Amino acid sequence: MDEQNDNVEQTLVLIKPDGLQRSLTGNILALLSHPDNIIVATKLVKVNRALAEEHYSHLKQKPFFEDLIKFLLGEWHTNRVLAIIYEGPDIIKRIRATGGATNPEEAKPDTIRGKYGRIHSKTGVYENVIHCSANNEDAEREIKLWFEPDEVVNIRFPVEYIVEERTVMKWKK
Ligand code: IDP
Ligand code: MG
Repeated sequence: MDEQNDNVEQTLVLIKPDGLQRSLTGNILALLSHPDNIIVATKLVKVNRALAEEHYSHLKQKPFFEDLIKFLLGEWHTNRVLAIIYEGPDIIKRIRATGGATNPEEAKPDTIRGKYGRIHSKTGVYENVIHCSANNEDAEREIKLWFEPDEVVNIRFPVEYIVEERTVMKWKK
């Protein structure tokens, strides 16, 4: 890089149920791999309806909304999503570019969606193997939806400390 780029951001990537079921995880991670793309959080999530609906709340009015939720819930694949936060200069825009266009038929062949995406024949839902945040506002909202601050190695948003009593699951001694 000629000049130092100070616009360091974080973005949320989800490897969707189709990507996991079709064993595309390694291929997708390889395409996202770059010294400027730093993984700062990751976890495998068993998605529930509330999380799926919140994630796609901006699409509630779309005719494909219910099928999209079923897709994320693993109706046709597996009930798992791999959630990752990447950090780096201009990472939101750069990972969107690597991900490719929303419609896999329109995505360029060297993008993740262009390589691996397809269209679900029964519903027309775009099975485009990854989600990636579209802009700063979405990235912040989505990172806070999928991760708690203590799951992130490098915390970039303000946090607060709350004392609460709750039952947690532990390994039995
Ligand atoms: P994005 O994932 O590229 O940001 P959004 O418009 O946020 O695109 O849509 C979220 C997801 O909904 C897409 O990734 C895709 O799986 C699905 N989707 C979006 N538009 C359509 C459509 O017109 N038909 C079917 N599925 C769609
Ligand atoms: Mg989007």
